[in-house]
Amino acid sequence: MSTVNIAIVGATGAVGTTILEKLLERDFPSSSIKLLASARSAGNVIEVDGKQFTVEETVPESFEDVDIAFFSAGGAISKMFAEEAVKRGAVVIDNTSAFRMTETIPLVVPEVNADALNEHNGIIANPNCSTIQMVTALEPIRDSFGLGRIIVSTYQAVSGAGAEAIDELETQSNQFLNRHEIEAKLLPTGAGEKFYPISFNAIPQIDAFDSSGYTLEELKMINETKKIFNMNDLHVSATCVRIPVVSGHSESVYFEVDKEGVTVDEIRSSLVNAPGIVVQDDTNKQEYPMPLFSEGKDDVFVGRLRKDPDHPKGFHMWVVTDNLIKGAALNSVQIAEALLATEKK
Ligand code: NAP
Ligand code: 3JN
Repeated sequence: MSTVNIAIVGATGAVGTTILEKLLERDFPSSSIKLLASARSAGNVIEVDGKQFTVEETVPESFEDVDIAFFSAGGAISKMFAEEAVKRGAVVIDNTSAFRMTETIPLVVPEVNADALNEHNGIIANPNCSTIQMVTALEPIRDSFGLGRIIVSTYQAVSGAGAEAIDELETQSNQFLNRHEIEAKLLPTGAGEKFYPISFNAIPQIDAFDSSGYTLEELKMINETKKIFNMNDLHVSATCVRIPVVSGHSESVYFEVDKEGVTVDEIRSSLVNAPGIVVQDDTNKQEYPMPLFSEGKDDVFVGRLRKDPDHPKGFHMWVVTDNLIKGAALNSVQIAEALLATEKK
């Protein structure tokens, strides 16, 4: 596979369009790129960098001669078509939660566990966006000092909930500023019974609630982190909150290291040259990461590093990335790049 035939399922969506942009921007060695979506968008033309692509309806035959298929059209579509694609010889990189916790399916963030790609059965899972940025930032720390506990609170942008949620924030912001009644139609979750305004608000619910009191988004962060780090005993808890930001998820991460006597400077040094990370941490200059300035960027930004006042092994940090880029599309494309590199060896 030196150059490959690619399909993107969900190509008209917030994640799918970003996958296409990243493939083109990174000069991914493709012979063809097929854009797939629902019958509703079949025939639509998408233009990126002066190149035009016509969208096709997703059917099992779409995957004939496809080498790598990126899926980002929701778990139900992945369950319906991923096996079909694999049967026809494709490797599937799945952006949904459909297969993430299946034991035999690798769940990969290349900076953390690229070696998990050595054993796959045709499907590779891309983690949830909030998990990706947290494990990318924690990996260099884990590698140098070990990890015992993580407590994370997220501040998640509306683009994580899809293209329609971006429209909803814009519409509601106009309604609020023009003193019109605010119409809430989508958030916190399309499957719920109640909807709340996201403009000028913060909603402490992302996805449905489980009987434990956690939301599914929080459980994804907890379970996926343990799987990626291959640490079943790691203590992880999460609170996920939607805020009125278009793109860029932010996280306040409390973590405890294993090693005694670790300093903030040592933690910072472990992060400075780590792949995919940019440290922005100078309180004297008011330098710290913010979602507005992460938009459109590939990196995971880390700042506000400090020691917990009471716990001898506890630290806090603030982690920000563009959720559609490293949180979804870029990580998927990096998985594909790592796969090609593995095959060349
Ligand atoms: P979105 O903007 O709402 O886009 C949904 C996409 O799915 C559209 O391209 C849509 O095509 C397509 N689709 C819907 N029904 C389909 C069908 N029956 N057959 C084929 N395609 C169909 O959503 P998004 O934000 O891009 O997210 C899409 C999925 O990606 C999510 O459901 C989630 O599973 C995953 N995701 C993952 C992360 C992550 O954390 N890694 C983040 C966000 C999303 P039409 O235009 O034809 O309707
Ligand atoms: O809300 C966010 O910020 C991230 C959303 C991710 C998402 C949205 C709908 C369905 C997912 C995901 O990737 O976990 C899924 C899903 O596939 O379950």
